Amino acid sequence: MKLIDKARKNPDRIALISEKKKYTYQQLLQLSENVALRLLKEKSDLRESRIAFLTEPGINYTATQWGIWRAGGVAVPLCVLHPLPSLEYVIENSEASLLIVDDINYSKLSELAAKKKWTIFRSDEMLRETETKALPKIDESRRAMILYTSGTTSQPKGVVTTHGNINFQIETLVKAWQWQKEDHIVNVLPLHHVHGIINVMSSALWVGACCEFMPKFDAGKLWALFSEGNVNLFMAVPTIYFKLIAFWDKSTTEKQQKLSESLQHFRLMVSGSAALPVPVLEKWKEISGHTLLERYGMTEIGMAISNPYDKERRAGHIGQPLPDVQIRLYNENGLVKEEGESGEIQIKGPNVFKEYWKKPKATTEAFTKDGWFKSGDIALLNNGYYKILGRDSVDIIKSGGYKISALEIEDVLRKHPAVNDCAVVGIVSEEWGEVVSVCLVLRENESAETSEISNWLKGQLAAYKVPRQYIFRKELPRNVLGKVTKNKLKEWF
Ligand code: MLC
Ligand code: AMP
Repeated sequence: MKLIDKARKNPDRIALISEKKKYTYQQLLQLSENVALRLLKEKSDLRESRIAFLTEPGINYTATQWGIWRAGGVAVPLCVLHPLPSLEYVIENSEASLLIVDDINYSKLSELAAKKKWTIFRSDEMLRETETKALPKIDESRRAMILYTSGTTSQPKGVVTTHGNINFQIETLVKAWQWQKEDHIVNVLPLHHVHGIINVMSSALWVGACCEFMPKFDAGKLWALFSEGNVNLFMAVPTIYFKLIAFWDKSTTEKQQKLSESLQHFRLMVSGSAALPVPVLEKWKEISGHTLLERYGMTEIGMAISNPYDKERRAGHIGQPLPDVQIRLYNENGLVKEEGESGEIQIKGPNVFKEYWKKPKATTEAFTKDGWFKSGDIALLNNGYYKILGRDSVDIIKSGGYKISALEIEDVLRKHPAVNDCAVVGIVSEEWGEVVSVCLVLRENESAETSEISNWLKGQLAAYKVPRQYIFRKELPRNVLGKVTKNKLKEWF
């Protein structure tokens, strides 16, 4: 495994800082070997068994992920923000043979695990030393990870990537953004999505750099960490830059100056996972002196398009294809040949995922006949830079950088006893990208408070999927065929 081979070259460098404790590459190698050996027991290879794990971002997360890989398993990271039904769905859908859970999250899962007869281990125990033996050799073509992503179906799909996909996804970013051993990045992102896993944590570990964890984003705490002067690299979703700006705006003039000074030595600051509003880019430049590098990616492909590291970073644009990633635009007239004409972004390259887990039909439908992955994002080329115009589906919402399916929320809402019908849309917001918003049609003689509905939903969906805006109507807007017209509904908000 390339990540392991590379780590062996930097035994004494600091790999991770977790809860202010430093771990060298040697320690990370040892701890992940312990996990691998405990997973294997008498077996010689896990042979792509899925191992689901629920741990806060930190040493236990990374040692567990590497341990699963080193034992030949497929890593299925669970989301620490998900309520029980969402966790249950991922564990069952991935057919995980075993669960590894840290102390903070153990009580959340243990009862259900006992009921379902799932094998569950405490992650601290998995990290403990045990009898040693040879670990299997892992070929690049083997499955490595399943990440769940929302789409145009009600239930999230498992995106399977191989070791080869992951290696390529990391390597292309290392090249494009000139990652160096001396880099020190802070990760504030959740570790069940590519942004945190690939762009931040794995890229740092690939080059012998340091990844410091801040498990829960907090603007004040993050500014304080920047002020300590060690971090020189930062990557986040636009909402996080918006919140850092809001904190700066509220500070005294003297403090503002200090905060701005703390960013002067940064090498690079990147934004992605959602469109970066131009006013946010401009305000951040004023505060920090840095032009944010905006890039474009997706769970299925890692990163694909990026503004250049050392040439013009153009506001409102996502840049050019990353090294060895092929991009084309395609529309109803065929291949787009002219600048200025819009089409769907389609992608080919070793970065592109292997399959949707146990969904051969969905996998086939996600590709063109000649093997290009269909992103669903509409873009055009403008003076050599790609620019995103929108998506081909109103049912996909991006809020705080999370991809959310309107259909999933609607399906859950229709189970509420007072709800007769509903339609969910994303309403544009500079802070969140889009805000999840719902129009509810209640059953006759029923009433419901938005707070009650929202609390009820929080028991079944992650909080970031719960609508923030509600309107109540007697009917949903529909076209002559009876289909809900979501663009009309957006006007109602
Ligand atoms: C939270 N709140 C929201 C909200 N999420 N309001 C509207 N819309 C949302 N989406 C509200 C809460 O109810 C709460 O309100 C307040 O905001 C603070 O909540 P929180 O949970 O503490 O939020 P916070 O931690 O500040 O979350 C913001 C965030 C988070 C930006 C840190 O959303 C986040 O981590 N996003 C990153 C997601 C990510 O990694 N995506 C990458 C996917 S991969 P109140 O009233 O209760 O105070 C991908 C590919 C690629 O996309 O290209 O990278
Ligand atoms: P996800 O499936 O969570 O990985 O989200 C991927 C989606 O995020 C893409 O299909 C895009 O719609 C969106 N996205 C990622 N980066 C950008 C960006 N820089 N600008 C606009 N949209 C983006």
